[in-house]
Amino acid sequence: MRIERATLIEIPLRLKEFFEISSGGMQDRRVILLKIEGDGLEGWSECVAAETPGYAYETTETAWHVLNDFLLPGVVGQDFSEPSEALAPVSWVRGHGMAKAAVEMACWDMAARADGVSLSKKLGGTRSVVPVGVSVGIKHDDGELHEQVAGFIDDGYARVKIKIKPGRDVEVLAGLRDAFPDTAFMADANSAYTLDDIPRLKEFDALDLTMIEQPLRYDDIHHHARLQEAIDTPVCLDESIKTDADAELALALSACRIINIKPGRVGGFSESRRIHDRMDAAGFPVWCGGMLESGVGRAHNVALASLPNFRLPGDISASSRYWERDIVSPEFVVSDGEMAVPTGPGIGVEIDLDRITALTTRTTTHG
Ligand code: OSB
Ligand code: MG
Repeated sequence: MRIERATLIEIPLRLKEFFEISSGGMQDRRVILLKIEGDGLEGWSECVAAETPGYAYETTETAWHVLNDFLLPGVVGQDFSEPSEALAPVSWVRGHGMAKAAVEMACWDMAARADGVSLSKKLGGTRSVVPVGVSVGIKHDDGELHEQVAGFIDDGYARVKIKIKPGRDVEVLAGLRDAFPDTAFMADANSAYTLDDIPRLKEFDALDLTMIEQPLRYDDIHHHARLQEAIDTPVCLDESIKTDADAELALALSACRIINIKPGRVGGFSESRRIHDRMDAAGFPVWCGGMLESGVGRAHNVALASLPNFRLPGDISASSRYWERDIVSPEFVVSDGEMAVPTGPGIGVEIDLDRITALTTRTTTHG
């Protein structure tokens, strides 16, 4: 398959509500979409880089730069037989996994369309529906938080993830546990703690959480191993796992019992599958995280989550959780804690090209 042309598009999308995590917040997304064309086919993807370097070092701006100045010039005009090989011409580029993932994932979509199969099938997915949860940003008012959580439980989400930070942690989860005794809760700290906080983090053990996600530094593995030894609640790593080698190290040190795989964070689907397989072989589950994606990125996540070892609900909520109106149709919906995996060729949803054209704030073409 040949990548004849690549088009990068930026569109603004406003989240329905401000989304706060321990390292900052976001309301106005600048979504980067990538379309590749070749052999009469298209492939689409979304780059998950955020506007600020508060989750990862990559930002909308660095991804735009690295895609335009290095990755797309390197792959346009090149052939690939398998999407896992599409990044070979730019393997010299270090880091920038989110920018790389956009290229690789668009190639997976194009390759699935070439085979006339769904992206899920192309990736080796085995589920027709995937269990899904919802991620709830930090709220400073308990009443407001409880009301929102009650709404998500009514919507049928299979688990509820609560963002925490020092000052909004154990008491918040304890209050939710009291109010909603049967709900599967987990907490995501986005690196807000250190080993000095072990006594505090140990208090979570009484609250029957399914896991605590990324409590310690964004690039740490060693201290997470010391923490996992000290607490019963399973540790899940997010930010710390950027490659399969990171997952290998985390397993060798027993730093976690669960990994949140975001294909954008780890450089694409090939690396995601390696982490998935490694965790499976070690007897540990993975789940698919999210980065406040539009329907394009959401479609990629649902397809990945259909692989067999994605045994825990992902952060894959309905389109309507974040957007007044999505840029794909049909929109993604949740019922009974599950989301259907699209069955059409490639990502399996239709992209609203007119709306994207109307919204586009900048675009570049290669080839
Ligand atoms: O840590 O998982 C995270 C959103 C932005 C940055 C980091 C994270 C998140 C989420 C939201 O938790 C997941 C989603 O619903 O897309
Ligand atoms: Mg996280």
